Amino acid sequence: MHTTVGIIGAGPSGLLLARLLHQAGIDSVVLESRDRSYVERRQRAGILEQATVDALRAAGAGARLDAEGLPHDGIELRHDGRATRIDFPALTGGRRVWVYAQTEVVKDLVALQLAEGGPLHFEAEVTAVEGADTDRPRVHYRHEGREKTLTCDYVVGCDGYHGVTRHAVPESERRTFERTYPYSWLGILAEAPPAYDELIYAHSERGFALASMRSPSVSRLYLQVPNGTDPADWPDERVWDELDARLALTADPGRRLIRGPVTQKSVLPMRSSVTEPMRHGRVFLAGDAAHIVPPTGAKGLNLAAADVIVLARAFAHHAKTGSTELLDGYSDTCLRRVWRAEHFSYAMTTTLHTDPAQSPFDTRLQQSQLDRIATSPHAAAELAENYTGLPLDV
Ligand code: RFL
Ligand code: PHB
Repeated sequence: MHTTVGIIGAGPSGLLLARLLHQAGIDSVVLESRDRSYVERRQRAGILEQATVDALRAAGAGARLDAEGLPHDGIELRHDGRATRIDFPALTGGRRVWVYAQTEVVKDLVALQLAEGGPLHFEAEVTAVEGADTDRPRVHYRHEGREKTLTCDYVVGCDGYHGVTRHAVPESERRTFERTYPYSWLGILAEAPPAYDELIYAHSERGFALASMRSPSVSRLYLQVPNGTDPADWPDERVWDELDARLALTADPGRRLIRGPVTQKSVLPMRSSVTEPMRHGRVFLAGDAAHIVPPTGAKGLNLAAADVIVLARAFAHHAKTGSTELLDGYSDTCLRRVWRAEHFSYAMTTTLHTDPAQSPFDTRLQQSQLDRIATSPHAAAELAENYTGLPLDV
């Protein structure tokens, strides 16, 4: 079998890329190791930047997002008994974000691909990508009990942090920059209305807490916990009590943590990582396959979308003009945005979490930075611009 663009992975980056290529008249095949229902149920991101929303709409995947997505014009930061609203439109010249779960983005894109797009094979596990330096790279995979090979003009690894495509780039050509953090997140999904209309990010001496949502009746909540935490050590009541203590909402009108049945509970490690370059020969990397951010800045899914928007434009330009200029610039173009998001995610994470080894001096620095954001429109605007997302060509 042969295709123009072989896409590995049917997460948001692989699915959006396949859709954008389809719209540009470029054929592709998507290979995904998991089954459809697993991919559609994986609980992950919840926040979409305006540019991601615009891209999904232009891709024809905006109908349910427009009906069910929740536009958000700000977030609340809480520290030292004080609440600060970051007003996105006022600070950024009109930008906002949307609450629309990654599970829903994936469902919408899978449905479109199956109805109108090229082949999308589930339970097709790629074992190796070869020939990045040749003009016919090959993808080896297992599907329906058989070993198969897909030859391609180009291969795009959208296969996430644990994917295999990265290994098609020789080690001598590849550099990974990485940082792990001395804490994880315990995340729950609960059948309970959100604590407040907007997301609440709370710094407290007990550790970080985040109150997010999935819909007007479903809450998504996170607690900073030590690395290696077993979710079994956190019965529901303990989670709610700790959220109450860290969010400290009781004195604020309009904000109330409402308890409800917990339908999902898991622990996620925090990591920052960038692999450079994001291209070798005819093999490209996009999304989590190339970079990971800790979730505190809500950037991962948006970075994945930005990569494939840039890449789809470059493929379309190549198909139309024969020029490889945009394909050649792909890695540099994306890495500028990626490093900005890495910095922002790192700064949000280290300002809001309590490092177990942190000194009282470090705590004072965090409080000073949060005070600065609370009192300086410049500092607040810096946060708002990064949170709502930079223009695509930055
Ligand atoms: P994905 O979603 O990991 O998809 C990769 C796909 O590749 C498949 N795969 C393979 N297929 C075939 N053969 C192989 N050998 C394969 N190996 C892997 C996998 O099964 C999978 O389907 O990567 P993608 O598409 O780049 O998308 C990235 C996003 O999923 C990720 O960045 C975000 O979820 C990060 N993230 C958030 N991002 C945001 O923008 N806003 C948020 O609010 C936000 N919150 C989060 C998050 C990530 C979280 N976790 C679990 C890490 C909250 C959490 C808790
Ligand atoms: C989420 O709703 O899952 C979410 C929201 C904001 C973040 C991270 C995760 O920063």
